[in-house]
Order: sequence, then structure tokens, then C-alpha cells
Amino acid sequence: MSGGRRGVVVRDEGGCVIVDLDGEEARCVVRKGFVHRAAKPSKAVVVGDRVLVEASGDGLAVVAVEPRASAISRTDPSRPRREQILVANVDTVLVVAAAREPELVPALVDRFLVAAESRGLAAGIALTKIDLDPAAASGELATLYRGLGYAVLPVSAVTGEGLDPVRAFLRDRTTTLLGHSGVGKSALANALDPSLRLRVGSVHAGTGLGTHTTTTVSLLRLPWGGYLVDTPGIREFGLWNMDPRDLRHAYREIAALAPGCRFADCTHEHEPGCAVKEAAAAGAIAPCRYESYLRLLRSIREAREP
Ligand SMILES: Nc1nc2c(ncn2[C@@H]2O[C@H](COP(=O)(O)OP(=O)(O)OP(=O)(O)O)[C@@H](O)[C@H]2O)c(=O)[nH]1
Ligand SMILES: [Mg+2]
Ligand SMILES: [Zn+2]
Repeated sequence: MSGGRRGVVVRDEGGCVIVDLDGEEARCVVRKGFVHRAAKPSKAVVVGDRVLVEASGDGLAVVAVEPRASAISRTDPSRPRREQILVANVDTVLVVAAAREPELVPALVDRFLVAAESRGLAAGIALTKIDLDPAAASGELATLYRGLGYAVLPVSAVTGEGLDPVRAFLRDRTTTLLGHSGVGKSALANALDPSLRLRVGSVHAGTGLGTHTTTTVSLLRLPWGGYLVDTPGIREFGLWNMDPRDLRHAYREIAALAPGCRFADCTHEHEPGCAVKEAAAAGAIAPCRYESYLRLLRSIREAREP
């Protein structure tokens, strides 16, 4: 890219994007067809994109997008055949799950971990609201994911407990938060850096579910180095363009056992001589992980059917 000014998209305001140009935020229009070809397949400009901005009329316009080093995407919930990129150029995924309120859903944690693993991104888990259930810090699920090699970081935005390890995890890289509505993503960001003042919602007393307070993705610069991406709570996270083979690699314990299967292309679902199935039956791998693997495998197959 040459000419113009380089910047990073920090927010999308629908119709225009906010670009960080050397520490100052500028509102830019994105004109159709102006987006650099490297931005394909989606052609969209998304948060995290490194862009070239030029004067246009009496304002500024994004005229090119640098090729993305990485992207977190899902199947567009309203258009099932389309990819929706949530954020570009992140190094790390921090899955956010609450110890309580709303209840932790391991299958959803696994989906987010799979999204990270399949893109070769580092991943960790923030176990929020630990003040509501201190025992969860060393509970069954925390132990399970730690045993798989993921950093599990118990933290409370209310008491401040556990914030320093999260700060250390985020330092000098770009991390996106991914989690259900109401798990405390924005509250965590505010607790880490009170100057952010992100809007925090509530959890519905009756249903225990979040109320979808954050509605846009935003890239936030952390004062101690690194960037954090706050995201809206995700209800549906359809894995985009995932191959069943990629899925097998994305479950670390399954990938480790696969060489013991009779068939090299074993899906670990119905084949005889499957080391993974045997390990699951013997309790050597966690039943919830094997079940979430099978469920994801089936949903990927369904999504691939014409
Ligand atoms: N007890 C307790 N409550 C918390 C904590 N963190 C967040 N909450 C509460 O959880 C609710 C939801 O917090 P948010 O930060 O808005 O959750 P979110 O994940 O950003 O939700 P969306 O923006 O809807 O995706 C609020 O009522 C917070 O006060 C915590 O560490 N402890
Ligand atoms: Mg939020
Ligand atoms: Zn197998």
C-alpha cells in the first residue's frame, strides 16, 4: 500500500468505521469497490483490519485493506451460506465463561476453543464471577481445561481478584474476548482498565441469561501494552468452513490419541478399533469433551450438505 495514511479499524458504526490513525480516532466511510482485493472473500472491512485511509470529498475514506494475518469468523446467523468475520488480526482468543450466572456451558467453550485451534491461535479461558463461586477456580471444569494445557484464569470484576494474571495474559498481543451474553466480558475489560467505561448490562433474574448489552465489536488499546477486543455476546457460533479433519486436530486429547486408531482417517464416531472411543468408554477422556466433539462433527456435516 502506498499514499494515504495507515490505521487500524477499531469500531464499525454501520455505514462508516472508526479508524485509529496514530492514536487518534477518525470516522471514515467505506466505499463499495474501494476495498482492496486482498480483503476477499468477504470484501467487508472489519474491526482489527489494517487499512489505508485517504481524503475523500470533505471526509476520509478507507481505500484498501491489508491481507489479514488471521480472522475469527462464524457462519452468518441470518445468512447460513455466508461467512461473517467478527474480528481480524488477533493473536489470541480469551474465552469468557462465568463460574455462575449464566451457567457455564462446556460445549460452547469448546466451540470457541475449536475456532481458535483451527486458526492456529493461542487460547485461554477467563473464569469470571469467581466471587459468586470461589470453589470453581479449582473445580472440575477448571481442572479439565488446565489438564488440556489451557490457561484457566479465575477472575472477579467485583473484587478485583485474579486481574493481574489476566493482564499478564493479555500483555503485548491482540486478544479477542468470546463468550455468551452476560458472562462479564465488558465488566472484565472495565476492571482491567477503568478508563474504558464500557457499558455493562445485567443478567435476567428469571432466565439467568445475559441481555445483549454490547452490540458492536471494539478494539481497545491496553495501557500496559497489547489490545483487547470486546465483542457482543454470541448466541450462535456456527464454525465456518470447518473440515471434519480440522475438528479432530482441534481437540487436543483426541488428536493425541488418534495415532492409536485402526484407520488413519478415523472420525472417532463409529469405526472399529477406535482409540478415542475406547478412551471415552474407559473414562480416560472427559465425557463432555467427547460428546461436544461428536455434536460438532455432526453439525459440521449438516452445514456441508448441499
Ligand atoms: N458478581 C459478579 N458479577 C459480575 C462480574 N462481572 C460481571 N458481572 C455482572 O454480570 C452482568 C453482565 O456483565 P457484562 O459485562 O455486561 O456482560 P457481557 O459479557 O459484556 O455481556 P454482553 O455485552 O451482553 O455480551 C452485569 O450485571 C455485571 O455486573 C463479576 O466478576 N462478579
Ligand atoms: Mg458486553
Ligand atoms: Zn478413532
